[in-house]
Amino acid sequence: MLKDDWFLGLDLSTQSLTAVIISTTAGLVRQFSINFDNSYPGYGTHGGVPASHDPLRVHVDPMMWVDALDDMLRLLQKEALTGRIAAVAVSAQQHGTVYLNNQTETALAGLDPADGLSSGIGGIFSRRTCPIWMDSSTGRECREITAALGGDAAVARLTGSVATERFAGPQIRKFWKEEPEAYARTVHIALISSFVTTLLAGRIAPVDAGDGYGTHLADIRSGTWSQAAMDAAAPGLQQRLPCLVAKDDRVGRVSAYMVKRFGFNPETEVIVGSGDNPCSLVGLGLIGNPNLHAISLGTSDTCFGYMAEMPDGARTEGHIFGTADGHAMFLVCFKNGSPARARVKDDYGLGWGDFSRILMETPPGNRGRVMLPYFMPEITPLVLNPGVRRFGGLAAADAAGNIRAVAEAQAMAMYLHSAWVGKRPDRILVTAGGSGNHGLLTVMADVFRAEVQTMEVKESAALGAALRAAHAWLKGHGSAAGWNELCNAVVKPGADRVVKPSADASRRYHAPNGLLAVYEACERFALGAGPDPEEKIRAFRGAFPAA
Ligand code: XUL
Repeated sequence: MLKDDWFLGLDLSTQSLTAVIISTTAGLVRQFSINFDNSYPGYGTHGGVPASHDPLRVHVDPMMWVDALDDMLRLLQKEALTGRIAAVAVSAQQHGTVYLNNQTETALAGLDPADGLSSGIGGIFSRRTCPIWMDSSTGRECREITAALGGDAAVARLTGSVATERFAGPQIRKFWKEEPEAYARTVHIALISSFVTTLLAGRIAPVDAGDGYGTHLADIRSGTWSQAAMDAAAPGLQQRLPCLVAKDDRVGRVSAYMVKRFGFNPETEVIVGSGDNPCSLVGLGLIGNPNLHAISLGTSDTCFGYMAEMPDGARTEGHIFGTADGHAMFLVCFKNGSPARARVKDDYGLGWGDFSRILMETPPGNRGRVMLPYFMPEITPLVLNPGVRRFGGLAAADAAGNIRAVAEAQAMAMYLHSAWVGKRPDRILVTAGGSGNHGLLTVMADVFRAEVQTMEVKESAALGAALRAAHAWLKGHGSAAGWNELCNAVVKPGADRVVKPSADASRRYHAPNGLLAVYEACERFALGAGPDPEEKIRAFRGAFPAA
């Protein structure tokens, strides 16, 4: 039987900082969000990132995140919530790295509760900006790491993914090569999740396998940093990285500064942080359940699920990360997620309601017209020269055609690029901002031929962080609860009905001459790996003259 303790999950995503407070008996207590663009115009961000003349380079000033943490904790204090929190855990956008100098621990210990967090820690960074997950500028470093570790298959087997531009290892290597003096001044390299956890605990915090496996620096089978992988990235890495912990654990209590400035109880515990996708896995109740998959429609679109066993075999796509219970999850990530949807919607001066309505009114299959929505460089498939491509006579001026095309393209890309995972589930949980859009859910259901279900709390990463805080705290206080028991008490389906696939619409995608075959041909053509898709488009129109 669970007692009424309160737990805080903080999710620092690309565009906002979200706080979710849960009670193990009553479920969701409160939630708050701070949007970076609106709240911190001085950082000049759009969608959480500053404009850059180089589309491959995406760096963020970490002081914006520090300001947001200070403001969020003050808000929670004003609402008289901080004093009730038994434990807190952080979720954060994955892969980004924060570079800290030898002043860090002294600065954290010397923070004055009369002042904001940012006033005391401005001097702790050995690099002013942090490369985040949207950065694709490390192609050369990926090739160097791949060569040093013996090829794509060897890198994927050791670290869980083929060398990937946004991961910490290639990013650190580029920093070491380009700014060796600043690298020499760096005594600690945090992931964003361990950086925020460090601020809460007032000391250097570890990182978990959920985030730690997204670095190319860990051996996913032993659960430890890999010497070979670290050597392939940069010298002297071992002493600069956080401790890597296999699963949920406690870091310690919140710092004295947190108690005095924000009114936390001195007993409040800080739990090791993790990436937003591993936290979402928890926040959707999928820990231990390989039979349901999840789709997150956020800044990035991701498709992920729990794996009962660590997969073997050579792969060139997708990633393996650790989970809060010490097992594994798969993930496929797309960079042109909500920014691409928003761009198409805005280009035609429409709202999200129009976007959904158009998807409900237009024919599945879009009469054989396809868009490749590479507004930005894409992660899956790897596209470093962005640019939108249209096929089958899709006119740029056709609002409805383009809205259907962007939604279908994203759903089909997810379907095709997650094929390596194997068995498809018959139900998918959809989370994050886009999960409120009924038209999008309908397209997902039809393309995946699966029922689609939304959740009560769309901020599943922050909810998952709160659940991880609860799980680790209860275990440490002699009242361990299973993941199932905890999730049953807190994770609830959304009020909307489950969206079922339509047999007719699904056929238009899955038939031998269906739109999936067209889309695949368009993608191969755009990547220089296949012929003009015109013939496939004609075959689709022949098979579905009315579509
Ligand atoms: C996952 C990834 C993104 C970020 C966004 O590999 O890069 O989903 O975690 O927050």
